Amino acid sequence: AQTDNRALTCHLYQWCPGTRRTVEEELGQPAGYLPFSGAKIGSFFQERPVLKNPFLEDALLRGYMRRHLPQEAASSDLHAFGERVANEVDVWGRECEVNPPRLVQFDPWGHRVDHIVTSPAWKRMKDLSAQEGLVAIGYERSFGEWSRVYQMSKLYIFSPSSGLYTCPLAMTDGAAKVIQSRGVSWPVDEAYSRLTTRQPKHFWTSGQWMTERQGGSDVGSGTETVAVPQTDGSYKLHGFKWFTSATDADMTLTLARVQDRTGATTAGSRGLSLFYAEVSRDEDGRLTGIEVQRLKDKLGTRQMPTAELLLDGLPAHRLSEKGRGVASIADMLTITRIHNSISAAAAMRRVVQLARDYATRRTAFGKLLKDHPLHIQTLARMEVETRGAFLLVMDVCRLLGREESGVATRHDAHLLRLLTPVAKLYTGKQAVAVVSEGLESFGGQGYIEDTGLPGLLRDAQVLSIWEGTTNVLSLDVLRCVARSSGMVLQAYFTHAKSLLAGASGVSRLAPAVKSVDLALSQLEVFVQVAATRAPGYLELAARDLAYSLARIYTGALLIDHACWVGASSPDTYAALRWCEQDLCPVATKQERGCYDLSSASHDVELVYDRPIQG
Ligand code: UCC
Repeated sequence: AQTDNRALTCHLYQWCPGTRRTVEEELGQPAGYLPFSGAKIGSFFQERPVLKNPFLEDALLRGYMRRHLPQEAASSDLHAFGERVANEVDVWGRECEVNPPRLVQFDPWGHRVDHIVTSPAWKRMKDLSAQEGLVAIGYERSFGEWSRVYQMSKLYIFSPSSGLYTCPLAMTDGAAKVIQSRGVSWPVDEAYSRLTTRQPKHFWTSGQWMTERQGGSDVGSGTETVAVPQTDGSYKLHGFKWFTSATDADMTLTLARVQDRTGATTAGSRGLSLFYAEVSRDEDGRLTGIEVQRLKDKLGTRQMPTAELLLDGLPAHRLSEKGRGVASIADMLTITRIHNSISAAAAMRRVVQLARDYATRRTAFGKLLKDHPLHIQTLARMEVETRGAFLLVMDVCRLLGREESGVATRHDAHLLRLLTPVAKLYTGKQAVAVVSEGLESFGGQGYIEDTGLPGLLRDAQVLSIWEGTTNVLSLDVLRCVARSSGMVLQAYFTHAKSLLAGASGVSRLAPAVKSVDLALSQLEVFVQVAATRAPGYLELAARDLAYSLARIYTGALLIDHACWVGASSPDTYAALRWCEQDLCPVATKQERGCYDLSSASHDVELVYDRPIQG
């Protein structure tokens, strides 16, 4: 009774001189009782948001699996893994954040050791990743063309609790893919078996050392690392890698320029080759051919060691033909970009799950947050974004699975090439917006470090930066359109229209179908007009074009999913809401003259706040 009274007092404590009795008097407390005095801190404590099984809590994921991969083995594994994530792994993820890696460069006697010391939780993540087959599933292909969807669903459940272990897994998967595409043979046959094993003791992770001091986007001109041929056919690498993620990896793929007999190299992309190197130590414990200069001090992803590395004679093997480095590492970029998109959708899903739970526990203005329509409207908008991102990314995984199991048509291959950068760039941006909104739904607590919530936002911010920024990927979209002579767009239009066709007689979806249909026509007109303009026109339109491709295709996917026989009314509602936005911003902005050459000069004038000369 005493506790109840105090709780009530906390809520009601007030003093209205001359008009009312004090709350203590009302509650029969002794006069002068103060609930926040004498080391008493009051008795109200807000309940925290609770992470429940992320598989069971995700109606869309469960529906998607029932529709496409109804095998009991897959859903029971996802169910069990979801339990493990909520009850065991999430705590490790937090531990990785509060116990970040550190670099020990020297031993007590002054010898260089360059040890990256990681937390026990980070090491447990490695073992767990092998046991759960988080990379292996993609290569075992037990579920045929749906194996990638299954693998990525597990990663989607895992990602926000993984302490960023999804980063080394992305690169590990990417390296396995490159090796598999090029043929599993010496010197990478053992590496391949280690990257794709389920045995924790055997399991290796891989790095992807691409970024140098001159930049990580323009790899062709920014790479200074040279490869010096050895008499046995191997190479030694000398260079400086400026941003190497998950640097505790066991091996890496990297780019370098092969020196000829005179020591000369070829400039630009045409001079780059792809190399495989193992990270090993000599008998004195020194890293062979590597010095770790320092760990990066990053905004987020602090759980994961990212380092600057001096390569000083790192033994390596060339995997690609000379000068085919960029094209050969492209498979890795495809895989890491898909992982990136999965992490983006997963970050959105996680913040929505937590915010939704919190809304059932937090009272403000006399009722729970869940009973405030405006609050629920905000969560519903986040949910629509999350659903769209999920379906877009999963469709890319579906296409990847088809390609890898040999059932992809040319049309599928074109779609995969186009949608990989589109999904990565769009979901990366969505994740930052949705996670930021999500933090706000916890009020000030969303800004408090040890709730674990701010880390979600910090980690989301990287998703639009690494593996190709939004603009670099928008240009990649243009490049793949040009290189395929427009075939990727043809595949896009054909497939989007076929998704809509299934909804033609579904009246409840009619407004959404109409919007996507109209947007597709606008996009077709845009493409025709843009093809007649100077190249600068398309470059200015690139970002809006990529956004249009993402929004329209996602709208079609939401509609398609809402037509499935097992679909729910929220599936329909989500499709309708998604399609209310401007689905084709590139057409809207084209009409306003945003890509005319005069716009470019006005942009300069505005950014630098100075009149155009002459
Ligand atoms: O490394 C980083 C951090 C590591 C952390 C990893 C964790 C990620 C996951 C996390 C999940 C939680 S950050 C480094 C990021 N850097 C990049 O992603 C590079 C961004 N820049 C680009 O993507 C550029 O577009 C470049 C570098 C590819 C452009 O170089 P080039 O040389 O100008 O490229 P080209 O000329 O366009 O293409 C050369 C060849 C062509 O093949 P061929 O010669 O046969 O026609 C292209 O078709 O490469 C092919 N190619 C591609 N193929 C280029 N890009 C692609 C692609 N995306 N897919 C397929």
